[in-house]
Amino acid sequence: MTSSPRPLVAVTGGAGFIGSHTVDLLVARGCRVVVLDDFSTGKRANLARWADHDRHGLGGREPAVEVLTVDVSHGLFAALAPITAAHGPVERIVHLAAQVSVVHSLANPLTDARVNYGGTVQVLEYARAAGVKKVVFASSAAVYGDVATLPVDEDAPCRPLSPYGVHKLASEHALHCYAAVHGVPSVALRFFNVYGPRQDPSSPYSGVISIFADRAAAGRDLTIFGDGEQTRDFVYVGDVVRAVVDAALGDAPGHAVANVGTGRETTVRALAEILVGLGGGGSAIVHAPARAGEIVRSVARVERAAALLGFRAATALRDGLAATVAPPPVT
Ligand code: UD2
Repeated sequence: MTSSPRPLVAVTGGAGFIGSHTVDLLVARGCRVVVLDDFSTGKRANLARWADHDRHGLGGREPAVEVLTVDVSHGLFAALAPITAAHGPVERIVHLAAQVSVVHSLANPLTDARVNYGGTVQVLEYARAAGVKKVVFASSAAVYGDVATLPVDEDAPCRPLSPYGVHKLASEHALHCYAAVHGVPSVALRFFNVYGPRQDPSSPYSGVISIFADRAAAGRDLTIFGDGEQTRDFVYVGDVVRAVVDAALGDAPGHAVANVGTGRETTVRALAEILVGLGGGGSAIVHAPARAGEIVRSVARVERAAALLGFRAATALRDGLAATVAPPPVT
Protein backbone atom coordinates (compact mmCIF):
# COMPACT_ATOMS: atom_id res chain seq x y z
CA MET A 1 0.00 0.00 0.00
CA THR A 2 1.32 3.49 -0.78
CA SER A 3 1.81 6.05 1.99
CA SER A 4 -1.38 7.76 3.07
CA PRO A 5 -1.08 11.55 2.95
CA ARG A 6 -1.83 11.40 6.69
CA PRO A 7 0.18 8.44 7.98
CA LEU A 8 -1.26 6.48 10.91
CA VAL A 9 1.38 6.40 13.66
CA ALA A 10 1.10 4.29 16.83
CA VAL A 11 2.75 5.80 19.91
CA THR A 12 3.26 3.40 22.81
CA GLY A 13 3.53 5.28 26.08
CA GLY A 14 1.83 8.18 24.32
CA ALA A 15 0.22 9.49 27.51
CA GLY A 16 3.57 9.90 29.23
CA PHE A 17 6.00 12.80 29.41
CA ILE A 18 7.93 12.31 26.16
CA GLY A 19 5.04 10.41 24.56
CA SER A 20 2.47 13.17 24.86
CA HIS A 21 4.87 15.74 23.39
CA THR A 22 5.52 13.27 20.56
CA VAL A 23 1.76 13.01 19.92
CA ASP A 24 1.45 16.81 19.79
CA LEU A 25 4.23 17.10 17.21
CA LEU A 26 2.97 14.20 15.08
CA VAL A 27 -0.45 15.87 14.90
CA ALA A 28 1.19 19.20 14.02
CA ARG A 29 2.96 17.36 11.18
CA GLY A 30 -0.40 16.11 9.88
CA CYS A 31 -0.30 12.52 11.14
CA ARG A 32 -3.15 10.47 12.55
CA VAL A 33 -2.13 9.01 15.91
CA VAL A 34 -3.16 6.01 17.97
CA VAL A 35 -1.85 6.04 21.55
CA LEU A 36 -1.29 2.76 23.41
CA ASP A 37 -0.75 3.35 27.12
CA ASP A 38 -1.53 1.37 30.27
CA PHE A 39 -1.71 4.57 32.33
CA SER A 40 0.61 3.12 34.98
CA THR A 41 2.60 6.36 34.82
CA GLY A 42 1.00 8.09 31.83
CA LYS A 43 -1.74 10.64 32.49
CA ARG A 44 -4.96 11.44 30.63
CA ALA A 45 -4.31 15.10 31.42
CA ASN A 46 -1.25 15.00 29.12
CA LEU A 47 -3.60 14.25 26.20
CA ALA A 48 -6.46 16.47 27.39
CA ARG A 49 -6.33 18.66 24.29
CA TRP A 50 -7.20 15.58 22.17
CA ALA A 51 -9.86 14.24 24.55
CA ASP A 52 -12.99 15.34 22.67
CA HIS A 53 -13.47 12.08 20.82
CA ASP A 54 -16.18 13.28 18.44
CA ARG A 55 -13.86 15.98 17.14
CA HIS A 56 -10.48 14.33 17.50
CA GLY A 57 -11.07 10.56 17.17
CA LEU A 58 -9.75 8.87 14.03
CA GLY A 59 -13.21 9.20 12.49
CA GLY A 60 -13.54 12.85 13.57
CA ARG A 61 -13.10 15.96 11.47
CA GLU A 62 -10.20 17.52 13.35
CA PRO A 63 -6.66 16.37 14.18
CA ALA A 64 -7.04 12.68 14.83
CA VAL A 65 -5.92 11.01 18.05
CA GLU A 66 -7.30 7.72 19.37
CA VAL A 67 -6.34 6.52 22.87
CA LEU A 68 -6.27 2.80 23.75
CA THR A 69 -5.69 1.56 27.29
CA VAL A 70 -3.33 -1.37 26.81
CA ASP A 71 -0.14 -2.84 28.26
CA VAL A 72 2.00 -3.36 25.16
CA SER A 73 3.99 -6.12 26.85
CA HIS A 74 0.80 -8.20 26.47
CA GLY A 75 0.79 -7.64 22.70
CA LEU A 76 -0.57 -5.09 20.22
CA PHE A 77 -2.61 -7.21 17.79
CA ALA A 78 -5.95 -7.37 19.65
CA ALA A 79 -5.90 -3.69 20.64
CA LEU A 80 -5.06 -2.43 17.16
CA ALA A 81 -7.31 -4.77 15.14
CA PRO A 82 -10.47 -2.59 15.34
CA ILE A 83 -8.46 0.54 14.56
CA THR A 84 -6.79 -0.87 11.46
CA ALA A 85 -10.04 -2.49 10.27
CA ALA A 86 -11.72 0.92 10.30
CA HIS A 87 -8.86 3.27 9.43
CA GLY A 88 -6.20 1.28 7.54
CA PRO A 89 -2.79 -0.02 8.54
CA VAL A 90 -0.46 1.40 11.15
CA GLU A 91 2.39 2.77 9.07
CA ARG A 92 4.90 3.71 11.75
CA ILE A 93 5.42 2.99 15.47
CA VAL A 94 7.11 5.13 18.12
CA HIS A 95 7.84 2.81 21.06
CA LEU A 96 8.18 4.80 24.27
CA ALA A 97 6.19 2.64 26.72
CA ALA A 98 8.54 1.42 29.44
CA GLN A 99 9.25 0.87 33.07
CA VAL A 100 11.31 4.05 33.49
CA SER A 101 13.16 3.70 36.79
CA VAL A 102 16.72 2.39 36.93
CA VAL A 103 16.34 1.81 40.68
CA HIS A 104 13.10 -0.15 40.22
CA SER A 105 14.84 -2.34 37.64
CA LEU A 106 17.58 -3.27 40.13
CA ALA A 107 14.97 -4.51 42.63
CA ASN A 108 12.65 -6.04 40.00
CA PRO A 109 14.78 -7.28 37.10
CA LEU A 110 12.25 -9.81 35.82
CA THR A 111 9.48 -7.22 35.65
CA ASP A 112 11.86 -4.93 33.82
CA ALA A 113 12.71 -7.72 31.37
CA ARG A 114 9.04 -8.44 30.68
CA VAL A 115 8.01 -4.82 30.27
CA ASN A 116 11.09 -3.28 28.66
CA TYR A 117 12.57 -6.11 26.59
CA GLY A 118 9.33 -8.09 26.17
CA GLY A 119 7.43 -4.93 25.22
CA THR A 120 9.93 -4.20 22.45
CA VAL A 121 9.65 -7.71 21.04
CA GLN A 122 5.84 -7.38 21.07
CA VAL A 123 6.16 -4.13 19.09
CA LEU A 124 8.55 -5.79 16.64
CA GLU A 125 6.29 -8.81 16.17
CA TYR A 126 3.44 -6.47 15.30
CA ALA A 127 5.67 -4.42 12.99
CA ARG A 128 6.85 -7.55 11.17
CA ALA A 129 3.34 -8.92 10.67
CA ALA A 130 1.83 -5.57 9.67
CA GLY A 131 4.64 -4.42 7.38
CA VAL A 132 5.29 -1.30 9.47
CA LYS A 133 7.64 1.09 7.68
CA LYS A 134 9.57 2.40 10.68
CA VAL A 135 9.93 1.63 14.38
CA VAL A 136 11.52 4.29 16.59
CA PHE A 137 12.66 3.08 19.99
CA ALA A 138 13.40 5.09 23.14
CA SER A 139 16.79 3.80 24.20
CA SER A 140 18.90 5.43 26.88
CA ALA A 141 22.36 6.63 27.84
CA ALA A 142 22.03 3.86 30.44
CA VAL A 143 23.21 1.35 27.79
CA TYR A 144 26.77 2.70 28.09
CA GLY A 145 27.41 2.26 31.82
CA ASP A 146 30.65 3.88 32.92
CA VAL A 147 32.54 5.18 29.91
CA ALA A 148 36.23 5.93 29.58
CA THR A 149 36.00 8.71 26.99
CA LEU A 150 33.68 11.70 26.98
CA PRO A 151 31.69 12.89 25.14
CA VAL A 152 30.43 9.34 24.56
CA ASP A 153 29.80 8.25 20.98
CA GLU A 154 27.62 5.45 19.70
CA ASP A 155 30.57 3.14 18.99
CA ALA A 156 31.71 3.17 22.63
CA PRO A 157 31.46 -0.23 24.35
CA CYS A 158 28.10 -0.80 26.03
CA ARG A 159 28.41 -2.23 29.53
CA PRO A 160 25.16 -1.32 31.25
CA LEU A 161 25.15 -1.31 35.05
CA SER A 162 21.44 -1.96 35.62
CA PRO A 163 18.77 -4.35 34.33
CA TYR A 164 17.15 -1.23 32.86
CA GLY A 165 20.24 -0.57 30.74
CA VAL A 166 20.61 -4.27 29.89
CA HIS A 167 17.03 -4.45 28.60
CA LYS A 168 17.35 -1.22 26.62
CA LEU A 169 20.49 -2.66 24.99
CA ALA A 170 18.80 -6.03 24.40
CA SER A 171 15.93 -4.15 22.76
CA GLU A 172 18.39 -2.40 20.45
CA HIS A 173 19.78 -5.82 19.44
CA ALA A 174 16.25 -7.06 18.76
CA LEU A 175 15.63 -4.03 16.52
CA HIS A 176 18.82 -4.76 14.63
CA CYS A 177 17.84 -8.41 14.24
CA TYR A 178 14.34 -7.58 12.92
CA ALA A 179 15.79 -5.07 10.46
CA ALA A 180 18.38 -7.55 9.18
CA VAL A 181 16.23 -10.68 9.16
CA HIS A 182 12.68 -9.43 8.61
CA GLY A 183 13.28 -6.07 6.90
CA VAL A 184 11.64 -3.96 9.64
CA PRO A 185 13.42 -0.55 9.49
CA SER A 186 14.19 1.02 12.86
CA VAL A 187 16.01 3.74 14.75
CA ALA A 188 17.09 3.50 18.40
CA LEU A 189 17.53 6.90 20.00
CA ARG A 190 19.71 6.93 23.12
CA PHE A 191 18.16 9.68 25.22
CA PHE A 192 20.36 11.54 27.68
CA ASN A 193 18.68 13.49 30.54
CA VAL A 194 15.40 14.64 29.04
CA TYR A 195 13.50 17.42 30.83
CA GLY A 196 10.59 19.79 30.26
CA PRO A 197 6.92 20.42 31.01
CA ARG A 198 4.77 17.39 32.04
CA GLN A 199 7.68 15.49 33.59
CA ASP A 200 6.32 14.01 36.82
CA PRO A 201 8.27 15.22 39.90
CA SER A 202 6.47 12.97 42.39
CA SER A 203 8.92 10.08 42.78
CA PRO A 204 12.32 10.34 44.50
CA TYR A 205 13.77 8.96 41.25
CA SER A 206 12.06 11.50 39.03
CA GLY A 207 14.35 13.58 36.85
CA VAL A 208 16.35 16.08 38.86
CA ILE A 209 14.99 19.03 36.88
CA SER A 210 11.36 18.10 37.53
CA ILE A 211 12.12 17.83 41.26
CA PHE A 212 14.15 21.05 41.45
CA ALA A 213 11.63 23.03 39.33
CA ASP A 214 8.75 21.86 41.50
CA ARG A 215 10.55 22.76 44.73
CA ALA A 216 11.92 26.08 43.46
CA ALA A 217 8.45 27.16 42.35
CA ALA A 218 7.17 26.40 45.88
CA GLY A 219 10.10 28.14 47.60
CA ARG A 220 11.28 24.85 49.15
CA ASP A 221 14.89 23.65 49.57
CA LEU A 222 16.70 21.92 46.72
CA THR A 223 18.72 18.88 47.82
CA ILE A 224 21.89 18.16 45.87
CA PHE A 225 23.23 14.63 46.29
CA GLY A 226 27.00 14.93 46.76
CA ASP A 227 29.00 18.05 45.98
CA GLY A 228 26.99 19.04 42.89
CA GLU A 229 30.03 18.81 40.61
CA GLN A 230 28.58 15.75 38.82
CA THR A 231 27.51 16.56 35.26
CA ARG A 232 24.69 15.54 32.92
CA ASP A 233 23.66 16.35 29.36
CA PHE A 234 20.20 17.89 29.85
CA VAL A 235 18.14 17.95 26.67
CA TYR A 236 14.79 19.71 26.29
CA VAL A 237 11.78 17.55 25.44
CA GLY A 238 10.75 19.88 22.62
CA ASP A 239 14.07 19.11 20.94
CA VAL A 240 13.92 15.38 21.71
CA VAL A 241 10.55 14.94 20.01
CA ARG A 242 11.84 16.56 16.82
CA ALA A 243 14.43 13.77 16.65
CA VAL A 244 11.74 11.18 17.43
CA VAL A 245 9.27 12.41 14.82
CA ASP A 246 11.88 12.98 12.10
CA ALA A 247 13.16 9.44 12.69
CA ALA A 248 9.62 8.03 12.61
CA LEU A 249 8.63 9.76 9.38
CA GLY A 250 11.92 9.00 7.61
CA ASP A 251 12.26 6.19 5.10
CA ALA A 252 15.85 5.04 5.67
CA PRO A 253 16.10 1.23 5.53
CA GLY A 254 17.95 -0.93 8.05
CA HIS A 255 18.71 -0.13 11.68
CA ALA A 256 20.45 2.93 13.10
CA VAL A 257 21.43 4.10 16.58
CA ALA A 258 21.95 7.71 17.64
CA ASN A 259 22.49 9.67 20.83
CA VAL A 260 19.97 12.40 21.59
CA GLY A 261 21.62 15.03 23.75
CA THR A 262 23.02 18.53 23.48
CA GLY A 263 26.74 17.77 23.63
CA ARG A 264 26.95 20.18 26.58
CA GLU A 265 27.79 19.23 30.14
CA THR A 266 26.06 20.97 33.04
CA THR A 267 26.85 20.49 36.72
CA VAL A 268 23.97 19.74 39.07
CA ARG A 269 25.13 22.73 41.15
CA ALA A 270 24.79 25.13 38.17
CA LEU A 271 21.39 23.66 37.42
CA ALA A 272 20.21 24.20 41.00
CA GLU A 273 21.41 27.81 40.96
CA ILE A 274 19.54 28.64 37.75
CA LEU A 275 16.35 27.04 39.04
CA VAL A 276 16.52 28.82 42.38
CA GLY A 277 16.72 32.09 40.40
CA LEU A 278 13.81 31.15 38.14
CA GLY A 279 11.74 30.21 41.17
CA GLY A 280 12.14 33.70 42.61
CA GLY A 281 15.18 33.05 44.81
CA GLY A 282 13.29 31.86 47.86
CA SER A 283 14.81 28.35 47.95
CA ALA A 284 18.00 27.28 49.69
CA ILE A 285 20.41 24.71 48.25
CA VAL A 286 21.25 21.95 50.71
CA HIS A 287 23.45 18.87 50.33
CA ALA A 288 22.87 15.19 51.09
CA PRO A 289 25.23 12.20 50.59
CA ALA A 290 25.95 11.24 46.98
CA ARG A 291 23.85 8.45 45.49
CA ALA A 292 25.65 5.10 45.55
CA GLY A 293 26.79 3.74 42.20
CA GLU A 294 26.13 6.93 40.34
CA ILE A 295 28.13 7.99 37.29
CA VAL A 296 30.02 11.25 37.81
CA ARG A 297 30.01 12.71 34.30
CA SER A 298 27.74 12.19 31.31
CA VAL A 299 27.67 13.98 27.97
CA ALA A 300 26.77 12.88 24.46
CA ARG A 301 28.57 13.18 21.18
CA VAL A 302 25.90 14.49 18.89
CA GLU A 303 27.35 14.18 15.37
CA ARG A 304 25.54 10.92 14.53
CA ALA A 305 22.04 12.37 15.08
CA ALA A 306 23.05 15.43 13.06
CA ALA A 307 24.22 13.28 10.14
CA LEU A 308 21.31 10.83 10.32
CA LEU A 309 18.40 13.14 11.10
CA GLY A 310 19.73 16.65 10.66
CA PHE A 311 19.12 16.91 14.41
CA ARG A 312 20.65 19.51 16.67
CA ALA A 313 19.24 20.44 20.08
CA ALA A 314 18.22 24.08 19.69
CA THR A 315 16.91 25.04 23.14
CA ALA A 316 19.34 26.80 25.46
CA LEU A 317 19.24 25.33 28.98
CA ARG A 318 18.05 28.57 30.54
CA ASP A 319 15.16 28.83 28.05
CA GLY A 320 14.17 25.20 28.52
CA LEU A 321 14.25 25.58 32.29
CA ALA A 322 12.12 28.73 32.11
CA ALA A 323 9.56 26.84 29.99
CA THR A 324 9.60 24.02 32.54
CA VAL A 325 9.03 26.26 35.55
CA ALA A 326 6.28 28.22 33.72
CA PRO A 327 5.00 25.99 30.91
CA PRO A 328 3.70 27.79 27.81
CA PRO A 329 -0.10 27.85 27.55
CA VAL A 330 -1.79 25.02 25.60
CA THR A 331 -2.81 26.27 22.16
C1 UD2 B 1 19.31 9.26 34.05
C2 UD2 B 1 17.92 8.81 33.62
C3 UD2 B 1 17.74 7.34 33.86
C4 UD2 B 1 18.85 6.55 33.19
C5 UD2 B 1 20.20 7.09 33.69
C6 UD2 B 1 21.33 6.40 32.97
C7 UD2 B 1 16.42 10.71 33.90
C8 UD2 B 1 15.32 11.29 34.72
N1 UD2 B 1 16.92 9.54 34.38
O1 UD2 B 1 19.46 9.10 35.45
O2 UD2 B 1 16.49 6.93 33.31
O3 UD2 B 1 18.74 6.66 31.80
O4 UD2 B 1 20.31 8.48 33.43
O5 UD2 B 1 22.57 6.78 33.49
O6 UD2 B 1 16.81 11.21 32.87
N2 UD2 B 1 20.03 14.71 41.90
C9 UD2 B 1 20.15 15.60 42.96
N3 UD2 B 1 19.04 15.88 43.68
C10 UD2 B 1 17.81 15.33 43.40
C11 UD2 B 1 17.70 14.43 42.31
C12 UD2 B 1 18.84 14.13 41.59
O7 UD2 B 1 21.25 16.10 43.25
O8 UD2 B 1 16.83 15.66 44.09
C13 UD2 B 1 21.23 14.45 41.09
C14 UD2 B 1 21.54 12.98 40.98
O9 UD2 B 1 22.28 12.55 42.08
C15 UD2 B 1 22.31 12.94 39.65
C16 UD2 B 1 21.69 14.07 38.83
O10 UD2 B 1 20.99 14.89 39.76
O11 UD2 B 1 23.67 13.24 39.86
C17 UD2 B 1 20.72 13.56 37.78
O12 UD2 B 1 19.81 12.66 38.40
P1 UD2 B 1 18.51 12.09 37.65
O13 UD2 B 1 17.86 11.15 38.61
O14 UD2 B 1 17.73 13.21 37.09
O15 UD2 B 1 19.10 11.33 36.39
P2 UD2 B 1 20.26 10.21 36.26
O16 UD2 B 1 21.34 10.84 35.42
O17 UD2 B 1 20.62 9.61 37.55
